[in-house]
Amino acid sequence: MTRSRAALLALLTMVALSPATTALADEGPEQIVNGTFDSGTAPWWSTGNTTIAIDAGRLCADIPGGTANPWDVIIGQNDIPLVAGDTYAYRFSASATPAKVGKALIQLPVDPWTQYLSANPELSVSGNDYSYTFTAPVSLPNSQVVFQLGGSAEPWRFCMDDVSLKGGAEPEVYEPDTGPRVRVNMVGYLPQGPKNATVVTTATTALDWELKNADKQTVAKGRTTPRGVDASSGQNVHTLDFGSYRRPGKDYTLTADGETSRPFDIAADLYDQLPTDALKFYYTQRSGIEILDSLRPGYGRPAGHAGVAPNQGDASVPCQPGVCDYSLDVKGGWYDAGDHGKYVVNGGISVYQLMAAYERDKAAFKDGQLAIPESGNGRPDILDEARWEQEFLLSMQVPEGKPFAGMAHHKIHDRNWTGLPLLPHLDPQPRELHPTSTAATLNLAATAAQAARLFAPYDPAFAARNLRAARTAWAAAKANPARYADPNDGTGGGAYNDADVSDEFYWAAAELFITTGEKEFRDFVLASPHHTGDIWRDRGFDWGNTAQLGRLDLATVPNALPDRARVRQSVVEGAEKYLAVQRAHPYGLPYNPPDFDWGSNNLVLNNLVVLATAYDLTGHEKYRAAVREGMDYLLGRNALNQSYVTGYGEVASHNQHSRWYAHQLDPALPNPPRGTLAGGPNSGIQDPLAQRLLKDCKPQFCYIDDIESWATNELTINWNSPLAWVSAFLADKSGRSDCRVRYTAHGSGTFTGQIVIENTGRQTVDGWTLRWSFAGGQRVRQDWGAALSQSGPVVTARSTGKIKPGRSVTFGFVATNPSGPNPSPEVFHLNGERCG
Ligand code: 9MR
Repeated sequence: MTRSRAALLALLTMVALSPATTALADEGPEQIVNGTFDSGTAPWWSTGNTTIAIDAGRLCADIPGGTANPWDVIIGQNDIPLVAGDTYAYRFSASATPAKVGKALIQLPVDPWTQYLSANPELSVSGNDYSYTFTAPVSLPNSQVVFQLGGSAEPWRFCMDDVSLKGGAEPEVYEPDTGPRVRVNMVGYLPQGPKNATVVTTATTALDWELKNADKQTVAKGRTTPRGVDASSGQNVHTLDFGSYRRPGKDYTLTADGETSRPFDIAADLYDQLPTDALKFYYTQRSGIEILDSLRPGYGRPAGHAGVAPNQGDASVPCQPGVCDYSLDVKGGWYDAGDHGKYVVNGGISVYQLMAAYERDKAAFKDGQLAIPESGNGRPDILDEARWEQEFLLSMQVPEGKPFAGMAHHKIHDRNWTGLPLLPHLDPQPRELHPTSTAATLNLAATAAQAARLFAPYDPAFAARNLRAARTAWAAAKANPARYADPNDGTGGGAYNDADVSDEFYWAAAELFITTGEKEFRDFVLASPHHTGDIWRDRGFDWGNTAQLGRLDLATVPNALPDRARVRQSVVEGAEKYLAVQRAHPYGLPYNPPDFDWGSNNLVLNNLVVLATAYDLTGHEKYRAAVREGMDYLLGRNALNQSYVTGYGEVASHNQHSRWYAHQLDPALPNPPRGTLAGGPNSGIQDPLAQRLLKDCKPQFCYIDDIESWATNELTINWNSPLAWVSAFLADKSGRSDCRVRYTAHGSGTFTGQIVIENTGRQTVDGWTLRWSFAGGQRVRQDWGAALSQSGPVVTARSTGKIKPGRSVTFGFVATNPSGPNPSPEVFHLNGERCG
């Protein structure tokens, strides 16, 4: 120990540090040997790439630059005994020149290196004192105290002193700062509502509430509704409904029980930017292409895994040893999450949801919307972004002539896990293809079939290539129906295992049927147990539960399924289920299992997708209101009083687990971009940080906005995709239309059609045109009741007649249908406005 340090320490103990660092009377004996370095460096050790030496009473080392992972340079001490259940105080002082974030661990000395304490001290040139407490979950005679100091491009100097570990400390209690007890959507509310808030209180009878505008004038008042103790948070809560107040404005607040909420807006354009931000996230997740700083200021970086050293590149990736004898060019695609892996099953649902958002409302997505390299090419940017991933999925298909030809490899990723931070182009790990799986193959079949129909107007060759790949994948999956990803194949990347692929079969068949109308796929859909079963699980759909994707598309995308009406009704039944969960929940959550899942925020959003689809199918306002209320939870009306979308709301997640948006570990790197969803509360708390701080958490509290919490705070492509879908729905202002159309057809080769237009609005329609598209190549031959003309698939019916409010007109035609299905048109525009 240095003299000055000893003097400083004496001073600090006199003035008393924060509670965690205060010496306690019953603190146990020192466990670290020679933590003051008074007797040289022993028994401290270091990795061979650095040398430890005493410098002015401290232990110092020159840390080499150019290593990839924190554990590439280590200084440590072995054989530290720990006693299960004992709480330890761990203290040291350290400095870095230049300043760096280091990693201080107390861990198991052998694989799997279980961490009992993991901290990221921000080391400065002048030096600081650090202190932490943790409770040992196990007893062992030989834990390891280590400082992981690798991962820096530049060399730097590290010094430390006064390393101490003592038992008998007070257990650390983590108290999240949850701010005011009145919980609102911090972004705001739409003028038309609904507008609900939740108050955390000990009161059991109704309380007064007041809504104040930015000038602190009370503009509305009411009484709360006591809701008892909420299981998801353990809190006694009330709800309040201020939906009758509709005036747009900024910085409203709600006051109840002596607490005032964070400010929020009431605005019609509340969600206008969110779909764009949620979608822009995909560009900075791209692999194999330079991210241009001009397009994403602050996020520019060289192309990842493009084959430039130290990257080994994705242009010619071999299989894991013994898995295959070829290499594939699997450049491109999106990195799945905070790691550098690329996985077909989470890529599949992500690209599906982007294409589904587009298919729901093609007019809402424009060329130039996302500021990506393809902007300006005449195609909607959302399709260009989806194509970036779809091309990668196609490249994962086993080539003809090879074993398992037509199947898709489950994933490609690093041979070993890497540390944080690590920009994609600096990853030196070998990349490997993992075995094929039926699930991945069916993801490819489904998304390729979907891409075939959506890209047809823009790039027929790409559409045709997708359809061929989809058919090949389907046949290969049928021939290999039970090749499951190995649950233990989780080194260097996630396992994404799933031993039930009947749902993936159903989804793929549904997409192939919608695109081709062919009998094989129709028969498969009709025979699948997922076609009629109750697939609306409480926990929502996700990468491992995909039957819902097929059912939603069969309900919403025109097709000639014989039981289509029942399919549409089944979505409404699913929505009713989620509506009931939401109504019973005092935080308005349409998701409420007793324990929250990994990525719960994404499951909340996927349940909102079902509610939104029910609105699209029925026009019933209650479903749209439910989607809006569900979003309130994600943007602040929750037990933690925080928004889970970066950049949205006064207090929002911004330290999501990522190797390149790793600002928390390296101030030179950015935070995740605006519009990034955090995975959210996860009762499983699988990472050491969450285990240390969130033990015994109630579901809503199982979350921490820290980059180390990979189980509660990661970001992924398959979590931002429902955010994009739902926010596009929320931003959609088309609302209820003023007309309704009923279409009926009789006959097959030559058929007659009849259309009834009902004026559901308040104005008389004086002269009209009705436009629709025939998806099956049908041609109008004769008409009655209106004059019909056809150009390609688009039919226009014209009349000079009037339709009074509440009245209908009927007209009809004779048409020919070339072959196979005779899909009914579903989208009609009356005088340019969409009919419901
Ligand atoms: O999102 C995945 C979640 O559903 C699983 O329960 C979890 C454990 O297998 O894995 C999650 O996916 C992670 C993947 O394994 C590795 N990359 C990051 C993913 C998100 O945390």
